[in-house]
This record gives sequence, C-alpha cells and structure tokens, in this order.
Amino acid sequence: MASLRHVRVGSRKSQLALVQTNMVVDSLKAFHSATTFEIVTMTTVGDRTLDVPLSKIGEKSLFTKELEVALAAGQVDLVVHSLKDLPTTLPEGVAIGAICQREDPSDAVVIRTDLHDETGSCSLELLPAGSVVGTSSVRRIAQLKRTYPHLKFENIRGNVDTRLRKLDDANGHYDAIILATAGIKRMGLEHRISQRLSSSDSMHAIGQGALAVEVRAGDVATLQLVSCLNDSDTVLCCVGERAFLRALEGGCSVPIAVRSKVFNNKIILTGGVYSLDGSDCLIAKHSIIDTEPGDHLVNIVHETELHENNSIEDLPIICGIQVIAGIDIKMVRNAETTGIELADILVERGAKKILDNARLQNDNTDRP
Ligand code: DPM
Repeated sequence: MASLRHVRVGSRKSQLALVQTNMVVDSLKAFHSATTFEIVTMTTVGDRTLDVPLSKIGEKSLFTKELEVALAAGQVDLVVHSLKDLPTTLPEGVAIGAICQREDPSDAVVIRTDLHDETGSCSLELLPAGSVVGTSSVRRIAQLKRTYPHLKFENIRGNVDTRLRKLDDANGHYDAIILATAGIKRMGLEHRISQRLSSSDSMHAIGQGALAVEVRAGDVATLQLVSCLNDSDTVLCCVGERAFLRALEGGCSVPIAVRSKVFNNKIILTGGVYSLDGSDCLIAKHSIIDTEPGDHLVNIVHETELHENNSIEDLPIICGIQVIAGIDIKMVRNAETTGIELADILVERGAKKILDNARLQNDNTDRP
C-alpha cells in the first residue's frame, strides 16, 4: 500500500528550470499517485551574477548551492537540476538520486532571423567575417574557433529567454548565439534552431541534456521515490563523463568536452581538452573490454524495506551519484573506470599543461 506523502521539490525560477522541474514532477506523479508534490522556487548565485562570464565567477556550485542548502536543511526533499550544472563532487550530505533519459546532448546555433536566406536557412559557415557569436562557454568557443576562425565570440549571460531577446534586439550586438539543443527543445523553441552542431564542430559538455534529481544522501524514502526516473544508459554515460571531468579536475572554467554512447552495456567515451583559443587540442576515444554483467544492486523501486544484507551504506556514491535501482553496479564501476582511464590517456599526452594554461589565461583576462 502506497502511503500518502507530500514532497517539496526545489527549483530555480528560470523558465527552463521550471519547465524541467515540471517534467520531472509529472513523471513522478505518474508513478506515485498517492504522493502530492509542491514546487518551491529559489534564486542562485548564477541567476544573480549576470554581468560576469560563467567561467570567471569562480564559484563551483553556481546554479545549485542555495538549493542544496535548502535540501540539506530539510526545507525541500528533492531538487531538479540540469546535470551539467552539478559539480562532479557534491557537498556533504547530498547526492544525485536519479538521472532521467537524456535529451539530444548537442549544441545548437540560433542565428538572427534577418540573416537567414529566403529559404529561412543559415549556418555559422555562411555568416560574414567578423560576425558576433554570443556564448560564455569556454568549451564552445575553443572548439568553434578551430572550424570558424572568421567569427568573433563574445560573452553573453542570462537565461535562455533573455539570451534570445538579446539576439533578437534590433539594436543588438549579436548575430548568433550558441545554446544547448536540449534546453531549446524543452522550451518548445525548436523552430529557432538554425543549425544543430555535429560533434565534429562541438562535442558537448559533461552531463549536457540530462536532468538530475538531487536528494539527501541516504534518504531511502526519497531515493526509492525517484528511482523510477533512472535511465540506465544515461546513468552509465553520465558516470563515465563525470569521472573523466573529475579526473582532469575540470569545471566550467576550462574547455573540456565529451561524446559518449553505450553499446553492449559498455560505454564508449570520447573526450577532448582544448586551449582557450582552440589552437591546442587533444582528443581520445576509450572503452574497456569487460562487459560481463555483475551483481545487481538490490532493486529498491518496489520494495518498502531494503534487503537486510544491503543497508543504505552499501549504496556507493560514484561521482556524486547514489546509484540505485535496477542498474548493474559493475557496469557503473566500469563506466567510471572508462572515464578515469580516458583522462589518464589524455594526461599522458599533455592534457594537464593545456588545462593549466587555460586556467591561468582565464584568470588573467576579462573575457573567456
Ligand atoms: C554550463 C555551461 C552552460 C550552462 C558551460 C558549457 C552554458 C553557458 C553558455 C556548465 N551550464 O556548456 O560549456 O553558453 O554561456 C546551462 C544550459 C543548460 C543547462 C543552457 C545552455 C541546458 C539544458 C541541458 C548553462 N545548463 O547550455 O544553453 O543541458 O540539460
């Protein structure tokens, strides 16, 4: 018998954050008809600090800290985030309890409408030399500068809707902006995409396109509640990507990008590190051979009690993710190892030097 429970769900206030939180709450409602949900909104440092490029704010949990404090204090029971905004090491006492099926993880270009041709199309390649492309992602700038040296990249901040308004402004400064395809789609603005970038133009950020549900670590009741959201392939890809980023000690201030897929229960991970101007780059692809399914963690989705031999302390937290129900723990460990080994491969080829230089330059310039 499901018992009646009231669950408070934390969210940022931006339009995209609310759309995402509502998507997750709707999925939870479909699974838990006896549970009621209430959305509690909050503002984060990332929402308040709009004049500084992301890479320069120097705060790790930009979009998440205030929500995590409310979570740890019991004011909310779970928080919905874009996984790519969650650092690979989370504060004590909180963990990612579920990762939903990934939306398209690519980057997309939105070009000012008056620059489209009579058929309505345009692309970065076709933009005149010196055109201004807005993004505050060092990852996007480093990669795109390589293929499109004729373009100028400038910082732009604000929520997705604010950025689109800045682009559309008749006296505006920007000819195009780069956004995550996932966010544009979730906001119902897919028609604004002028060009979806392939991974040869721009590999995506760690965790891009995936939604994560953060809970109090070891809060079994909430872990059980959210475990219905987990998508096994997405969890494996995101564990691999996050392990890679963590091993490189990367964050959003240095250009690091990935691409991943699961094939035969095995993650195939491609990672790249870049100098800020894109002139240096190292890319490698890695996978490990062991595909034997290992021991399943006890599946707690449909059980009210944990199996007596599996206390919550046995549920490991891997890259901030407390992986639970229905996902093979050995495959999760393999995904983590793949990420760590890929980082090792790149470090052997000189990745540390590229990243240290990028960090240094980033600290010494006004723009990313
Ligand atoms: C992080 C980055 C950006 C966000 C850096 C990066 C983009 C910043 C910018 C870590 N978080 O991607 O290299 O372009 O100036 C963010 C967006 C989404 C989640 C917006 C976007 C979209 C949805 C998703 C901001 N966080 O990238 O367009 O990926 O699920």
